[in-house]
Amino acid sequence: MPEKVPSYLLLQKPTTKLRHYIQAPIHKHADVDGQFRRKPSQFRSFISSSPGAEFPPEKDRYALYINLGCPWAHRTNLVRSLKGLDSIIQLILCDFALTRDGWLFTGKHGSAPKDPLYGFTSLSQLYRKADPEYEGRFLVPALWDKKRETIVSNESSEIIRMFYTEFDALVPEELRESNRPGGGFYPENLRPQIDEMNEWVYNTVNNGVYKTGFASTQEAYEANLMPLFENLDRLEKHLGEEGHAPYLFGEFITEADVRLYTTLIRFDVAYYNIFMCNLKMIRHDYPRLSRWLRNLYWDGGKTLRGEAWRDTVSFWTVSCFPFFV
Ligand SMILES: N[C@@H](CCC(=O)N[C@@H](CS)C(=O)NCC(=O)O)C(=O)O
Repeated sequence: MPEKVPSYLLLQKPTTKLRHYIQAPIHKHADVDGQFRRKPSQFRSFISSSPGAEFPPEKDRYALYINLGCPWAHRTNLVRSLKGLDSIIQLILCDFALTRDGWLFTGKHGSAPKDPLYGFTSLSQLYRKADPEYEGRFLVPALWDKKRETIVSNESSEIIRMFYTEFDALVPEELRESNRPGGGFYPENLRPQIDEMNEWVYNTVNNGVYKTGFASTQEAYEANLMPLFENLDRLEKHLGEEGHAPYLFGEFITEADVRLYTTLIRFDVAYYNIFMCNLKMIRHDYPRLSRWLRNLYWDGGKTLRGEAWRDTVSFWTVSCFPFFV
């Protein structure tokens, strides 16, 4: 690793074409010091199978709003499929281009022409229906409750956990957490290790690519670029250690694989160029990470419902997406 970024990586001014997209306030992500600081998601309820829960698991009750470009939304879409929830939780796609009015339903790029539940043209209308006073950003993913007509959660890390466990009474036996080999996506015995990895991978890799790409000063860019690559190196080393192959925690896929996958599948095609995360490429410079990624993309099908690893990826969308956020 170089100690300082080479001069050819000096943060460049956006091209005229790009400037067109990033001038609206919605495209300003960095604070005045040039750093991007992600705000906490604001809808944080939980679907729960406990008796008397406010949001119980029920077929056809919930809808998941996403677009195909977003890695956070991708996590939820991937787990929805891996858990066999496709026929239980409705999936609604927005267009992947972030406009001055936020995410839209346009009928283009796989998006519904209008929101199928209410005929809305933008996701912001759904947020306002849930809470007319809402002042945050209109984020995907958003998990909607059709009965209570509100957003249950717009935090991907929590939505995937609800999907692992809370619908198990509604899915075939072999897809229930207790029957999955290795104890499921978030097995008791690995929780401390998974949580520990989630923490640093989130800060430096999942969110690290955004902090690098949205940085608006050279200083902020370098301050995030270096930790990103140090931690990709750390992941590469991790995969070489005993008990850490073919998946991050051994023989069975866990949440840690899900959370890393949706960032790394975008890395070479999108973040490398558009977010200027370009000290190294996964496919050229990280042989173990590259093998891990290809194994999931191509051969995930050997695991239960594993074709979801490939089917939930739209490379075309992914390669354009960061231009539009
Ligand atoms: N913490 C959220 C982050 C979701 C998020 O940032 N989504 C982005 C797309 S990648 C979004 O909807 N951005 C719209 C905006 O910022 O206006 C999660 O993990 O669910």
